Amino acid sequence: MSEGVSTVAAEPYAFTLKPGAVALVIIDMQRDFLEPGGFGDALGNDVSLLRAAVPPLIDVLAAARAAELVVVHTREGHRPDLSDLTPAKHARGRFATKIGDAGPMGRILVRGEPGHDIIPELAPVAGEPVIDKSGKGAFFATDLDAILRGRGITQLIIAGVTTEVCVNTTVREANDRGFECLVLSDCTGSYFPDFHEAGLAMIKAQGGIFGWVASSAALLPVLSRMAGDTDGKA
Ligand code: C5J
Repeated sequence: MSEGVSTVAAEPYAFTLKPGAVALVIIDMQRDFLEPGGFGDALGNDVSLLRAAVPPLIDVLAAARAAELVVVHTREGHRPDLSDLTPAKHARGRFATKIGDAGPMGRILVRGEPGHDIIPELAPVAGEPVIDKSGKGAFFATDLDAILRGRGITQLIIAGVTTEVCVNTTVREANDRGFECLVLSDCTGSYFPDFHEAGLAMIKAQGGIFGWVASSAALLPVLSRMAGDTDGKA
């Protein structure tokens, strides 16, 4: 595929996808963040604000699978014995309901509990790596870097929640590791609309100091052309 047809309109300038070297990384689209009674709710947030990212992300995930991109999912959560939960994270916020406490979707932010699951609309399929992380960044204390490099990935399309926390932290980690990051503005979300906008602005400022920002509408036609090329090869 030539450069022109694989170029996505983005800010601060166009982003050219390199077929075979692009992965879609979906950050923490878990019930714990998107549904009432989970971690996001326990922190006092209106979890309905994250729902807007779901429909466009469903379309991007389908298009990425059709184009045979590597698709990686992440989940934030902790071991049932909480041995990977730092005292600092456990104590933070002084909320009544803490990580590990019982909630309507099981223990809050604990692996294996219903709330820890990725929402059904975006559930991983066989062959898609799922990265369990205890921190905000998807590279911290995980094998994500090895998984991406082992597949020859140099570019990441990043979506998920929340824009200013786990998305931003992961983009910064990825950028320092030499990955080029294209963040999807409408497939990310925050409990704080201002932080969403600021989080995206910080990524693309200063000539794209951490990466690029584009809409799913700009990406989808490019993925669909890539899928067409894939069909042609089959
Ligand atoms: C947060 C996340 N916000 N996935 N986690 O605590 O952004």
